[in-house]
Amino acid sequence: MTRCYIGLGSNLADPAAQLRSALAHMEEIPQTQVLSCSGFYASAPIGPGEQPDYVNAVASVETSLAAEALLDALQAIEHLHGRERTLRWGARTLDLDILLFGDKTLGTARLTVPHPRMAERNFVLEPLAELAPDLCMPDGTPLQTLLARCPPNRLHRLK
Ligand code: 5RY
Ligand code: CA
Ligand code: CA
Repeated sequence: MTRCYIGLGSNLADPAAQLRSALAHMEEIPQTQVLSCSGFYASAPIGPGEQPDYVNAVASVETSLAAEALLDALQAIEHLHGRERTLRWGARTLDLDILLFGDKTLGTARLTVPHPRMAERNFVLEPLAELAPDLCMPDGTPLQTLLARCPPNRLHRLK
C-alpha cells in the first residue's frame, strides 16, 4: 500500500459541494481508502485573468494502485464533475492532483510527482500540514521548510 496525498480544488458551481462530492467518489476508487481530509480553505485565485476564489483541500489516501491508475480514477471523477479542459490554469469545477505518492518521484508524460508547483502554493501546503505536519518531501526537505519559504496568498479555513 502507498500513502498518497491528493490536492482538491474548485472555483465554479458551488466549490465546497464539488469537493464533498469528489471525496464521496474517491471513496469508491478500487484498492484505495480515503484516510482523512483537511479542512476546506477559501483561497485567492492564482493564474491568468479574472477568476472566482477557490476552495482547496488535501486528502490522504492509501492505495495499492499504480500511480497512473490512480490518476485515471481521479481524472474520471474530474470528468464526472464536468471538468472542461479549455484554458490552461483557467477556472474549473474540479481539479484533483496527486501531490505525493509515497516517497516516490515520478516523471512520465502524464504525471510528475511530487506535484511540480506544490512548494509555491500555500493553498496546498497549509492543508497538507494540517494532515501531516511532520511530512518530508522525497528529497528530504521538511514540509515546514517549504511553508516558511512559500509566498503568502490570501487563505482562510472554512470548516
Ligand atoms: C502560480 C499558476 C497557475 C499557481 C500559479 C496555477 C488554483 C497555480 C489556483 C487553486 C487557487 C490554479 C494553476 N504562480 N488558485 N490557481 N487554488 N489552481 N487559489 O487550486 F495554482 S491554476
Ligand atoms: Ca490538475
Ligand atoms: Ca491544481
